[in-house]
Amino acid sequence: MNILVNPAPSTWKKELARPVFKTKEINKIVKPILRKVKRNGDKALYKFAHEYDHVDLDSLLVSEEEILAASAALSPELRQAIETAKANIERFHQAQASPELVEEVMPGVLCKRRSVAVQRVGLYIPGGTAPLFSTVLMLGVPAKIAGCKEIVLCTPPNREGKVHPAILFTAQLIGIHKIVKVGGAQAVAAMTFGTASVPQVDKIFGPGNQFVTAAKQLATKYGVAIDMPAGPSEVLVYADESAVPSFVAADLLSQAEHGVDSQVVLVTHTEKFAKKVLKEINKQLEKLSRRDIAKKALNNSVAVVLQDEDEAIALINEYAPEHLIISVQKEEETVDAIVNAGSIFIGNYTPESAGDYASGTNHTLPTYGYARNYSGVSLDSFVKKITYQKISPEGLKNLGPTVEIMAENELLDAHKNAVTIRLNYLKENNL
Ligand code: HSO
Ligand code: ZN
Repeated sequence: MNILVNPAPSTWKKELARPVFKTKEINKIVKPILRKVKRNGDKALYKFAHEYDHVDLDSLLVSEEEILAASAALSPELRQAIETAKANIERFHQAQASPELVEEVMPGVLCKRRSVAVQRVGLYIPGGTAPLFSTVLMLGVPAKIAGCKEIVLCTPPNREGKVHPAILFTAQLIGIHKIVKVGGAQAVAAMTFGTASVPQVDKIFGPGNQFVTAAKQLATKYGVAIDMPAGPSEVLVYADESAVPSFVAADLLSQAEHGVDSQVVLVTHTEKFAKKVLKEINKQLEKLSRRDIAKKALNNSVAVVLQDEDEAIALINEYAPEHLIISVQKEEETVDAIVNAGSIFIGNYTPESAGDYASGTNHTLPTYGYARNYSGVSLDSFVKKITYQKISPEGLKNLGPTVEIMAENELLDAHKNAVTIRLNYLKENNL
């Protein structure tokens, strides 16, 4: 991790560039996978399990017995922790429910808006090097609160054909019963087209590797929605001398351990502080089981020294981090000045890990600079908002002339006539 001292604003983009995706090459692999799943359904999924997960499955679906056995495989402490996290996530997401909105905008013109659940959702939970059962909570809890009718969870099996018990326990706790042993781009394909075992869904959620991400993007061409464009996890820590270097180092490492392509950024005011943090990183790094991954991620990472506070804020807003930790003396005004970030963690005692697991906010967040134009997953992600209107005869008399003149000037006669015909009817019948 290099230290950059007072880089000119014109160089920020280049200095803080995220690792690039080889989209073209990846699509070359992903497109045939989509095609094969579309054509051959479950048969293709069994074949891909053999090829990519190195297992010959008897059934793609996780059985009742497997789900029941999962609970016993976990320690009581872990079960309790998952329940506590679930309660907090439920509480914060339930609070996001927007009540039905009714407004009489003119006498007799009633407008309404109501949230209605996306009916069929697919949740993708990666397997790979870490079993992300916390993501089951982050996606499953809001899906349930929203009232989604069908929830399917896809996750890759291990070499024994099994799914990690913590994933199964968490799914069962939320009330998700359809769990399919399928990973990668083939899982996204299955949820896009539907197979005998995997129902077709309206929207696909969840993180994944570059293949999953590419497949999700391609799925949108077939009428499926996705939560957001995803990239590797990242954190930016903005810390001044009031922060504790060992805390800052721990936070940076917590994201660096996610994957070799993760990126972590430190923004601070003095080189002295940056050096203290780097020293701490080296100390803590050696004790981590995933140090090799973290080390590689640190190669994509940088510490930026900017003496000027306004410049520091400008850099953060330009970078638009997925996670932003703010640990500075002028806490409130700094927080208020941030306009581009997925989720913000404030003060010395708010590690990002809290939000990753259990504080209640969602950890599915926009990466790769998409925090400029996307929100993280929330209850909103699982609903559509339908608008309604009902106009009374009095309402049409009030509103009609406005519509008529506008339609006339857009040269859309039929639009105008839909109003005129009714107004004439009301007049002829003395209504
Ligand atoms: N930081 C990740 C989420 C996660 N962390 C899951 C641990 N488990 C992306 O926001
Ligand atoms: Zn994390």
